[in-house]
Amino acid sequence: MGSAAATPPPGGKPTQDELKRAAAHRAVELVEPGMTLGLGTGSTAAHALDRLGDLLRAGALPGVAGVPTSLKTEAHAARVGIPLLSLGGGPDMKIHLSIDGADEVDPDLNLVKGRGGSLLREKMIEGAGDRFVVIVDESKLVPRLGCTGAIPVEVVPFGARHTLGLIREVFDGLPGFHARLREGSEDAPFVTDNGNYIVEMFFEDGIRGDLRDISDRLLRITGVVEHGMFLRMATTVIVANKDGTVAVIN
Ligand code: ABF
Repeated sequence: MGSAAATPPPGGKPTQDELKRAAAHRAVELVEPGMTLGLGTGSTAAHALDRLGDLLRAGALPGVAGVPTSLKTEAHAARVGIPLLSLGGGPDMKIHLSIDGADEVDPDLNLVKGRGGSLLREKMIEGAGDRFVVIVDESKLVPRLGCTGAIPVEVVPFGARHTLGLIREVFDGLPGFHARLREGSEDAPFVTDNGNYIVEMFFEDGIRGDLRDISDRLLRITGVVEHGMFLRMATTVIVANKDGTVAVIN
C-alpha cells in the first residue's frame, strides 16, 4: 500500500495537517487483514480512520475491526465503515495493534496524551494491545514532557477540588508547578466520556523530575483515576518531518 508522504504543495512546505496525514498513512501500512485495532483519538488519528475506511471499502483489509478510544472516534469509525468491537468484548478478544496520536513525545518515547480528554480509554486500550504505534508530526517532539502544555489527570467528580488540593500539596515543590480543573462550557468543569473531570498539571519549561516517581505519587492520591503520561508504552513512533521524510522509530 503506498503511503501518502508529506508531499508539499508546489514550491511550499507541507502543512501540519499534511504531515499528520503522512504519519497516519504510514501507520496504516502496518495493518494486516484480520487485525483488531485500537483506534485513537485526535486529528492525526482521524487521518488513520479515514485511510482505514478507504481500504476497507476497497476490500483491502478483510476482517479488520477496531476498539475506539473515545465516543468521537466511535462515531467517526462507524461513519467510515470500520466494524466496532468493545474492550473485553469476547473471551478470546485481543488487540493486535493500536494507532494513536500524542501531544508530546520525549527522547525516550515517553508520551503526553489526553489533552483531548480521552486518556483513560486510550491508556486502557493501548496498554492492552500487542503493539502501540504513535503517529505525530515533528512539532510534537519535546526535550522533556510538559514543555508545550498540561499533563492531564482524570479525577472522579466527587470531591474534585479536594483532589486538586491534594495534587497541589504533593507536587508544590516541583519547579514552575501549578494545577487547575479544566473548564468546560458554561463555567462547568470539562467532563470526559467516562463522566470524570480533568485536572491539568503545568510545569514551567517541562517536568524536571523522575517521571515514574511522579506517576506513582499521582496514582496514590485517592480520587485520581489515571494520568496522561504514557511511560515507555509506545512500541513504535512514526514522525512526519517538515522536509517530507517520515521516520519510523522503534
Ligand atoms: C489523542 O491525540 C490524545 O491523546 C492527544 O491529546 C491527541 C493529539 O491530538 P492531535 O493528533 O489532534 O494533535 O490521542
